[in-house]
Amino acid sequence: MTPKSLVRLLPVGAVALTTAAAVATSAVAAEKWDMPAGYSAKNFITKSYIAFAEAVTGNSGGKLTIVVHPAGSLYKASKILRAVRSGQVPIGARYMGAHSKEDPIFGVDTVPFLATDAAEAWKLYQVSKPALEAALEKRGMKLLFTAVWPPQGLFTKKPINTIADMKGVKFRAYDATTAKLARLMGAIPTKTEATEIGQAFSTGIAESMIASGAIGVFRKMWDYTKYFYEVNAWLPKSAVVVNKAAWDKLDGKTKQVVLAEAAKTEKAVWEAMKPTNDFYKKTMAKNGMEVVEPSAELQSQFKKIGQVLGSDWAKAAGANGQKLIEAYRK
Ligand code: PCA
Repeated sequence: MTPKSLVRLLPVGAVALTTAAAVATSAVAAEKWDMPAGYSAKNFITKSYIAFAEAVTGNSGGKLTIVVHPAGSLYKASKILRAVRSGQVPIGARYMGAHSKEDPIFGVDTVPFLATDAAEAWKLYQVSKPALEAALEKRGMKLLFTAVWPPQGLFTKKPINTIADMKGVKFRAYDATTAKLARLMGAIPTKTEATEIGQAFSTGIAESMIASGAIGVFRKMWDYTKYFYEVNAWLPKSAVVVNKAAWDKLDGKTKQVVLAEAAKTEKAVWEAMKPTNDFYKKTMAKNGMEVVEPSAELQSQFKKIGQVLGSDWAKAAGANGQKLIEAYRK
């Protein structure tokens, strides 16, 4: 108990701070979460993580500080999910399609031509979210929010009029789907994280790739390629996930702050995708690239390859995957 003489000196409400309960709360306080992320700090998706981290830090009353480590600086992109899962880090952000071998649900958004604009991608996300959350939960993780990448297009040095023009072309792939797509085109895939694109293209390991305008701008693809064909093949997601044990350590109020900021950030980054991508496309054009639609023939050949990749996915995902696609198509 605070002596009566002292109570008068304390601001209203401060008395509670001297109780045993308050002492217990302060003992749980002040967590610092390092948050690895794979992509450069400059693109709009990584910026959304930073905004999220700052908002949580500012609004949690000192209980939780989140610090983003972009561009694979704390963990290489490919190691981030495992680091969160094992509790090496409490939180992390990762491009999910790269993990579709572990569980096909992680790559549902990389099925070509299933969802080709923001509205469709959002619908696919909503339909697949319970399964995505369950797959993460099974691995001791919790989904906080996702960010959507702009539609995927084809970067090349020379003009591509039909798929035959891709024969023997070296191709940077970023997951199993893009590697297989390359093989189906007759191209030669090499898997490389986005942070190593410059090296891959300048050493000649890669001379083409499928990716978004976001990657195009921040990797300065005009230094290596001339064309960006707007295939609009799919809009993959990155996800911010938290280790369950780290999550369970937070008090209820802090959890609420994190969830509220996660929801706000998700909405903002999904809404930002289209205008930001328009800006990225303009930037590529300004730097001398030709940002163009693929020929009708090329596009229909891409769609055929897409069907092969789609049926691969459906086979891997089994009955639950089929149901999910049906629900999405309704
Ligand atoms: N770029 C990522 C995945 C999605 C995207 O647009 C990449 O190229 O690694």
